[in-house]
Amino acid sequence: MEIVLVGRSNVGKSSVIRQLTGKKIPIGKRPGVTRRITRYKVGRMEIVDMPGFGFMSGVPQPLQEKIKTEIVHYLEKNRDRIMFAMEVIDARAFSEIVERWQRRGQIPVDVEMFSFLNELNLNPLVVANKIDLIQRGYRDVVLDDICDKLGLPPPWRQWIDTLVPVSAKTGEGIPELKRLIKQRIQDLGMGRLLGWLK
Ligand SMILES: Nc1nc2c(ncn2[C@@H]2O[C@H](COP(=O)(O)OP(=O)(O)O)[C@@H](O)[C@H]2O)c(=O)[nH]1
Ligand SMILES: [Mg+2]
Repeated sequence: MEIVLVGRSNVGKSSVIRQLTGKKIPIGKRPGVTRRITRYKVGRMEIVDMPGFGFMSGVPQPLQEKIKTEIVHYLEKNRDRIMFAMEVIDARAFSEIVERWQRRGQIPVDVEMFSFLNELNLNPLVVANKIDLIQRGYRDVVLDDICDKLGLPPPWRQWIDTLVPVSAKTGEGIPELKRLIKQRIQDLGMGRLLGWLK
């Protein structure tokens, strides 16, 4: 059984996995082109890191489409063993990126992916990472806006089982993220797989 992580390049997927597992996972810029699906064994289950989707400088559009298709195929093909999905976003950059796509009349890939994860009943948990980069007094506004763009009516506090603000840099919000992961796995009756999550 596995948890799948999706998200754009550089949003902090590897950093989040490092926080959750304590494993020394390579972090930082790597060319999206060579990225493959990476599996991390944790106890008797696995965390699966998908290639980053969406625009990356230097990566041609057809390849970006190919990555998205590869992720979608993976999720469909392996649906039975995926317990749930986590979509990691960069909390600070998210709204601007989504608006840029909307202005071009396109469906933002992050929003599209969130809908797709819901269609597959993958009960997606949105990890709003890099929250340390947003001033405290401004976080509620940003999180409300993220919810709105994902089609979840604000205020974001209504969605605390779906959206969790974290910083994989400072560790803020990580205990709450762990709690939500435990809850999802327990709700599936698979609590026995949770030994690794301290
Ligand atoms: N300020 C801040 N930087 C972060 C955070 N999480 C990751 N980063 C940085 O963002 C960059 C990309 O992180 P990485 O985990 O490799 O992203 P990935 O491409 O999604 O796997 C690295 O320079 C990280 O140090 C965070 O919560 N806050
Ligand atoms: Mg990574």
